[in-house]
Amino acid sequence: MTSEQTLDGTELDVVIVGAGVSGLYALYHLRGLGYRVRVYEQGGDVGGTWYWNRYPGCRCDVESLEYSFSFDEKLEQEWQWPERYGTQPEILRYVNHVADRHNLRKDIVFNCPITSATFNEDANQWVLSTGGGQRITSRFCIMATGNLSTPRVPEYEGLDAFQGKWYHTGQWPHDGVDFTGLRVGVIGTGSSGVQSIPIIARQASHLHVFQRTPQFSLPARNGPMDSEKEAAHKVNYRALREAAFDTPFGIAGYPPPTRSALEVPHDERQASYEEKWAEGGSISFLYTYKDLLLNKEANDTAADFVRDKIRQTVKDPKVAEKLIPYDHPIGTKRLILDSGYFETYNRDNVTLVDIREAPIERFTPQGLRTADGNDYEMDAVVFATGFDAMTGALRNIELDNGAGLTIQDKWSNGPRCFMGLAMAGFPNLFMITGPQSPSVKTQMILGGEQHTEWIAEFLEYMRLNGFTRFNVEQQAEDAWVLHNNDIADSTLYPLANSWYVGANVPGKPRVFMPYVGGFDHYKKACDELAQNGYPGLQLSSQGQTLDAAD
Ligand code: NA7
Repeated sequence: MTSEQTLDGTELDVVIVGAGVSGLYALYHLRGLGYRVRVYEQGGDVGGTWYWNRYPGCRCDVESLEYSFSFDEKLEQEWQWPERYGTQPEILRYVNHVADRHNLRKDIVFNCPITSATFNEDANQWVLSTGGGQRITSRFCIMATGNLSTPRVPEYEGLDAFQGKWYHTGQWPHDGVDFTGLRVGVIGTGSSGVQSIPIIARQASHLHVFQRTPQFSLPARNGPMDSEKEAAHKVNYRALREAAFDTPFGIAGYPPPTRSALEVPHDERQASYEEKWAEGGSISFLYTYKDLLLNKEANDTAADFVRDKIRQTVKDPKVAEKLIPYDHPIGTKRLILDSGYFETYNRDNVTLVDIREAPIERFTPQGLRTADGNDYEMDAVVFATGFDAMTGALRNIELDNGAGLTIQDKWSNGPRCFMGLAMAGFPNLFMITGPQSPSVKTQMILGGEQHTEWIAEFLEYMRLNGFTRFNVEQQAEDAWVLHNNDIADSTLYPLANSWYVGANVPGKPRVFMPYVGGFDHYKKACDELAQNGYPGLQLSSQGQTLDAAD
């Protein structure tokens, strides 16, 4: 492997952008194979999503025993998750432990945003610039920049002059925020809003929730870790991890449903939904029947069940009706798990404001004004308004291939990637859990491990065969994008105005971004690619181009 040199004298084979869970594993794994690797991270420490999202109530919606690295079997046994679902502080503690345990920090540069990346054709290397003006060169570049890492604050007139404080859930102050006795507003009712609202409501003197779109949410049924369940899981950890790779969501323990919701009598169906509702968890609920995400009529049976639950929980029928989603099938926006969300609207100090009916017109020095002329005075506002998901982080980098193609041009009509791993026209550049890979539709840590291991195997193949450059064939990328879209179109997902299609960002092209054909099928396709000698990837060395599949 030819190595390249940074200005500070370090020779690199691979530069990784991002020290979230994927970047960390990529560093660990590639370093272990002998590659010279360095990670550049814009945050002050490891953790990515879990470093930035410190808002009250922030918790993973995948159970703790699943949401962890699978590569360290000893740690898997040693680590004790205190609750069924990990809180942000607990997950961050875990990620920090992994970084320390494997001495990863020595190869990570923190507080170092990558602002540009250009491929130098002649030198066959990527040239990256940092916010601090450093220049880094490396033969290969891995973008481990995350799917939900570019927070979005909507542009409101008057926000600059607002005299209170405002926060975004995805950029939360590290020393926390005490809302005790304050008049608070939360804008947005996705996962971040739904998780934080019950906690903020308990502190604030009054909480206004500004809701544009109601969302489906199920009780998480979080609680202390069940020690018997933990012991049983740990005894079987290997088998469960292996089984997880063979499931659509990268999570073991949910046998695929075999029946349609429409072939079951009403009472039996209600009983099944009740059971899943009591159990908690989104996969379990959406896996009640095989066609909940495929057939609108089937989906309606589950959606109506949850709508009734909202009516039963929220005492004021007018408020309940405003909280009930009608505009999208259940599960087509990420199904939220909550702890006491709908109950919060029974509190005297909580008011729901429907900003679909009367949108926010502007901020004022004291708060905000809605289009119906109402003024809301507030001491603090929380933007739980989400992210420029899946493409935002890469588009924020001046990324170009050195031959006139920028990422902004390439993705002007939406992202185009080959298996979410690489892109035509951008040689020697990888993405981990990029668009058109299962990414956010799978257990992200497992997805990152699978991508990293595929990349590592490919690098080894290149090294052993003397190749120094790869490029994705345009045809292969086009075919994958088409496949991705065809699969999405065969489901109900595209019916929702979700961040999966970029609908939350004004002007963003509407393209369904994650691969929803199932992690199991995706992994099989990746494995076959490797077994067949990487068809669709052009490999070359010293100017000589070979098709590895020949
Ligand atoms: P989400 O799920 O994108 O939710 C953002 C919320 O903010 C959602 O209710 C949006 O309404 C609302 N929003 C966005 N822009 C505006 C404006 N301009 N005005 C009013 N309301 C707005 O982000 P989260 O951080 O909650 O969760 C992201 C993911 O993190 C989640 O799916 C999990 O995977 C973890 P909309 O629905 O767009 O009408």
